[in-house]
Amino acid sequence: LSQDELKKLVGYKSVDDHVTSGMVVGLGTGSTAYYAVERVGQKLASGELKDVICIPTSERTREQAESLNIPLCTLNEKSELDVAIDGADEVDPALALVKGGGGALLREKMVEVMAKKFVVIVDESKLCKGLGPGFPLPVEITPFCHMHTLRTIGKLPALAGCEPILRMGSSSNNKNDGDNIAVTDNGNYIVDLHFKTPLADPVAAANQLKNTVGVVDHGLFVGMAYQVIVAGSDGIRVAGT
Ligand code: DER
Repeated sequence: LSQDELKKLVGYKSVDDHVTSGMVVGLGTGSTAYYAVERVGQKLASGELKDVICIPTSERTREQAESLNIPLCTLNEKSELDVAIDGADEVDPALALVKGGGGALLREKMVEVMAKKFVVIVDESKLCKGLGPGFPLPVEITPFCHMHTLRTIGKLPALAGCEPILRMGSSSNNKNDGDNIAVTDNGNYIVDLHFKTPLADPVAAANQLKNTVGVVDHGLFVGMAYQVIVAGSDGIRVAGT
């Protein structure tokens, strides 16, 4: 199976396993979450699902959901969700995640911390032994004096050895394929932290980032995942509950 077929497998399974009529559902962002959104739209159209209202985690997920006639609201209307489904850039053995590759980490985290069950969907390429080297850690920062904030992040003890790079071009990936600074849905910038060795203490890193004035939030989602559904060449398996 191709990587895209694996993404579709876990995207559909996450909805089939966890979304039932009447639920409030958080819709993630990225190429894997894309399939979960597609499946919700399919099952609403077929009548298999009824009375589901969804909260998108980015403008592009909102647009995709609207194109599928999925009823939407925001956290302002509903602050408690039954389930949220989203992808991840890295998953470690303790189910700690790096997210934000798609530039949506702030709205993703705001929505996903409010879900009774945060279900993560990945293909096996996202699994790692330690967070960091496999995927640069995204950090959302305010535009004001952003180079000051970037330098400050680079000096945090728990992030020793990281190389902070300001994300350029599209905010929805870290390819840095443009001359302008990438801007998130929230009007902020993103710094991607490149590591050569795994993060020794993701919790300390998360706390030090969150306590840095100028940092809005970061892509470490620690202790949030209820379950991780992994699609690999040997089929689908579930980690966690
Ligand atoms: O930006 C994000 O947090 C996305 O969920 C990302 O982590 C996963 O995107 P992918 O499913 O396209 O790899």
